[in-house]
Amino acid sequence: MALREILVVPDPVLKQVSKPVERVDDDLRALMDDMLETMYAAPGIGLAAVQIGVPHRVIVMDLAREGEPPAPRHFVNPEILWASEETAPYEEGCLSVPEIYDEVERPAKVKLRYLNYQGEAVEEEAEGLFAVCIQHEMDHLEGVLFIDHLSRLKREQAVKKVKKQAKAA
Ligand code: K1U
Ligand code: ZN
Repeated sequence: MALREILVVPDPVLKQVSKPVERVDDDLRALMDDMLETMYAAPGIGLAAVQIGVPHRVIVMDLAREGEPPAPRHFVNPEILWASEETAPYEEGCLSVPEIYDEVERPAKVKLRYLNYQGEAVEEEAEGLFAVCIQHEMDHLEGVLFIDHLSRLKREQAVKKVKKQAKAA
């Protein structure tokens, strides 16, 4: 396993639309292992492959709370089959937009289809933080960041702040 560098705004790779994965094999599982290691080290609760410069439709996540055993999850070629009309706000963050948090409103529940670590097809409903996180990560697969859901002013301020942090580091 290896730690990978997480790309930050305004890296143009983050705006790419990720390509579908053709098969879940050992190479893909090695990528997902690296993604989880990188996500845990950040630390974060989710990560899309494009955030480490690999524009393929792959997401990892772990929503276990502090004190709970790790619960790593893998989503390959995820699709949203249904989204509720009801929406819910959540104060989101993103490892590619460090130290910026803002409220985004998204469907409160979604039904998903994806391939798991073994390449098996799974259908599942998500609500709460799982629904927020999977929608945030699936936005990454389309080249969309949570700040794209904010006003232009807030988005520009966020990118300016991240650029300033990078210069100071
Ligand atoms: O960059 C990412 O896509 C990961 C992002 C996921 C996310 C967080 C909140 C709402 C939607 C999606 C993060 O993990 S940001 C860091 C974070 O939320 C966190 C870090 C440590 C402990 C708990 C949360
Ligand atoms: Zn993100």
